[in-house]
Amino acid sequence: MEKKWWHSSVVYQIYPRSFKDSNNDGIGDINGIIEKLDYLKELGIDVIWLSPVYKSPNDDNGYDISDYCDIMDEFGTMDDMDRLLDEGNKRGIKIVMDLVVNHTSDEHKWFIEAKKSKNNEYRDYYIWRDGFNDKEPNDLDSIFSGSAWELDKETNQYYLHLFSKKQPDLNWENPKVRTEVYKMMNYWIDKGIGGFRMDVIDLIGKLPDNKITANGPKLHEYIQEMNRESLKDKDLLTVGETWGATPEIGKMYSNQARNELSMIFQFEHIMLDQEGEEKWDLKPLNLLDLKRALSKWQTALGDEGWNSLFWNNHDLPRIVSRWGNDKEYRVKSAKMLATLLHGMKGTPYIYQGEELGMTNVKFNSIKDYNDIESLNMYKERIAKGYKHEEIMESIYAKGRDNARTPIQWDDSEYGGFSNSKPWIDINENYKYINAKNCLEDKNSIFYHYKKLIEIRRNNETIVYGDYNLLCEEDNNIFAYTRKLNDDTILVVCNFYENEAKFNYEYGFEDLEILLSNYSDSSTNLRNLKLRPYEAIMYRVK
Ligand code: TEU
Ligand code: CA
Repeated sequence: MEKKWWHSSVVYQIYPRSFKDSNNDGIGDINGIIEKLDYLKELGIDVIWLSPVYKSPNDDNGYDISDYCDIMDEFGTMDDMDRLLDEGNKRGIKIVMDLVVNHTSDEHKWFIEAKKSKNNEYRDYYIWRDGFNDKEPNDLDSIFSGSAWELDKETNQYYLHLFSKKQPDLNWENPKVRTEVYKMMNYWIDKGIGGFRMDVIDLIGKLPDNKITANGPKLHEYIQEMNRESLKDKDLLTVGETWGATPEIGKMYSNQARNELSMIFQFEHIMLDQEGEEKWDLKPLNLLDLKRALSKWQTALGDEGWNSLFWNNHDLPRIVSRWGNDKEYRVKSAKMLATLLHGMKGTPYIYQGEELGMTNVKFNSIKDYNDIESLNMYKERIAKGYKHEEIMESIYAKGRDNARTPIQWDDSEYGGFSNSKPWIDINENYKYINAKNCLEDKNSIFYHYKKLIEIRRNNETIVYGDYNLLCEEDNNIFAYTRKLNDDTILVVCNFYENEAKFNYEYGFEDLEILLSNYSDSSTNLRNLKLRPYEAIMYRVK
């Protein structure tokens, strides 16, 4: 495996709407990001994954794009974007753009044309079907509830939308569509971006007639073509969002010899606390399942692929609320989860606010929620007879707005995010959970992340070392080693708030603590008792 710059990088995801508002209209923007680049430099990250900033009617907060080569007015201008790239470069921070090409907005000029008539030259940019007995062509569901087919009354055909009906799916079988996408990618590559995060990329090879959506037969052919036409020799970080990937599929994407992508986001661990197909049907996490899922990916890719490491993104609940303890052990458990993940092999991703230990939010009324996925699900489940309270429990646990409340910069009104009321309410715990407090406290979660990033930067073992899970069947402790040549790093984490014994006796005699979330952790593994959420990273000497 050839070494790459992104093997040793740490990525920070920015959801621009909620990051920092520079002009006090209540909406985060590009100039707000520029203001905070020094903060990110202090944290030590090398790459920003920027959620979409393109022109969009915001049905799905920018994931419905109406012009790929222009910037959303609320976020700023192309000049601001160029400045962000520049200012990032000056600080050694690359910008990875979100590439959303499974679908466009229905307000994209291609779709406006395509709708006009069955023989419009853009008709085949999208996926159209006749109805079946005056109904939808088949029973494919949209990921955002309801049918995936919407009738266009003018032309009396249905178009496919795997997400909202304002997000019609592009027809990747049409070579013109593919050429347009590669051209657009090259426009951004020429601007000097660091790469792409590819939204639901596993859906582009679909066969909607056979109801195959993810991992369709032509998927990898298209990605290889994309690589030839745009990515090749550009030394970019490319990461595909692939909900249905197995390690075998992961290797197809990320094996360097196949010329596809740098890595993928796999979601196996993310789906462990749900019952069945729907994330809304909650079940508690079993630690053994988590160990199995993460460890499988750690070892299975070997030299034929590369992992990404993440707990959070703009679609997921806050990890400290989800699998940590956001009450009495918020700081300890956030650091434990960070240590557990950042000790692993792969490229780590930090989602904005994670480094502050930001938590999930509970708004009083469904009206306070903004996310189309939650709102559609609410309507659908009410219609099916679910109780309001029960639905709200699901939204509290898994709703995407948990991750989308404004970043809590300080304890002033609106948390220093803006001087006016933000587009979505701020979490009221901003009074004590905020960046200002974190930066003033050497023991904060922020500095713990900073230290983890430094450790990665200074230790090839963290980047390339082999992973080996210890105490597989232990119900409380998640422990593993990383080994490169004769260097060994040992990570031991108590996943819960009860004390737990580390039952491991293989003579790790001489230990040095690289990092711990307690100031007085032991270097003696014999009868080591871990306190609530204690997490220690050792170097074995
Ligand atoms: O997400 C893909 C996706 O499938 C999610 O909607 C996911 O199922 C759900 O949110 C789980 O919590 C990507 C983007 O990350 C998301 O923000 C977009 O809404 C979606 O694609 C459509 O572009
Ligand atoms: Ca603004």
